[in-house]
Amino acid sequence: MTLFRSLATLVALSLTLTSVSSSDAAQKQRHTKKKTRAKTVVAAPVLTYAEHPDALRFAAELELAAGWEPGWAQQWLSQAQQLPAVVRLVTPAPAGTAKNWSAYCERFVEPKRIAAGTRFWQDNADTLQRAEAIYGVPAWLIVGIIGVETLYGQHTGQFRTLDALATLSFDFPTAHPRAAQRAAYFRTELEALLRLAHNSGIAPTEWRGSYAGAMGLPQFMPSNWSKLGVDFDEDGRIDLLRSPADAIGSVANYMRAFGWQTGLPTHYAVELNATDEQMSTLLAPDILPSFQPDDLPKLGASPVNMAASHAGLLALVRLENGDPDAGGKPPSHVLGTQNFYVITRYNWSSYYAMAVITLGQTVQSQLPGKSLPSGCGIENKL
Ligand SMILES: [Ca+2]
Repeated sequence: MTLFRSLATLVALSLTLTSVSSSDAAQKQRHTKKKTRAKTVVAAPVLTYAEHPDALRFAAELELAAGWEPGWAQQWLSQAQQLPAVVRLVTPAPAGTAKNWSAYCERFVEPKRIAAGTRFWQDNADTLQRAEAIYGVPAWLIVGIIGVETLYGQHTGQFRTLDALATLSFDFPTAHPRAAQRAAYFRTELEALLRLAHNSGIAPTEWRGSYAGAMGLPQFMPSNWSKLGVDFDEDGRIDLLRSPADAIGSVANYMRAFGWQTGLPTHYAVELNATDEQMSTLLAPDILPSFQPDDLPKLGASPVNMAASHAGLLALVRLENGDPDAGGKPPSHVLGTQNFYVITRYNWSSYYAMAVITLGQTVQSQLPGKSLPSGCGIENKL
């Protein structure tokens, strides 16, 4: 990790704290005349980017490119704090941990989130219908995404986005295999945040979100906020933190922008009878749809219940269920369509996409008059 050069706003600070002083505790102390003991706590130094050479250069270049008053970006970046927790959170986990679809899915498709999703759907039924009509993106998909991302706005993240993005831009952990590219990506997001703040008049220090800089009910990165965000309640501004309507319209717009095809299913069940060699061929393109449906049976993968009219390429998607050698189950497979792939443009993971689909459709199955497959099982519901 690149160590910080700029010195702290606060250097090791000594604080003298007295013990708890609730009224009950205070009274007891008076009665017993017991002496309060002092504790000394040493706070960790807070490091800012006020004197970080890369940050200063970044700010100066941005001010010039954007035509801002000199010093504007620098002034805000000087207040950005390095967050060690963010560095820890983006450091890759040790290799060798088997993924587990059932465990992943059950974190999201559970009673509390399904109930919150049902309320969200009912509270926003008209808006969801309007988004479906305008963008051709089904309500269940929007409800699935906002539910998996933030539990319908309950967990939008408490990190100051300016701090998170400055840390990821200038102190991305070098242990990451693509550290340079990731740091470059986060600099474009830091720039987008500063542009959002400059344009909206909301100070850069006011924005909050995840450790990776994602904000609001749909967890949009700053660049997507300006490129794909929609003022769907037409109040004159895009507010993805407080306006469910803006969040709904923005998620639908995002999906359409990445190629969502109205009416196309996300995936089909598959009957597998492939040799090891065929399996390697089938899995090589990962989740990118690459196979003509007619060619799949020749590779030992036959679609089940696929519409005869289905047009478009398919991908064999594998979801691990733990390590079969350590008590896990064999992997699950589906054939993903272009629409499955589109969901992974929101978050690059087939586990994520399948959890979004499962949550959205399970919530839909709770609504009056709807009966859809629900639950985390894959093979038995298609
Ligand atoms: Ca709005």
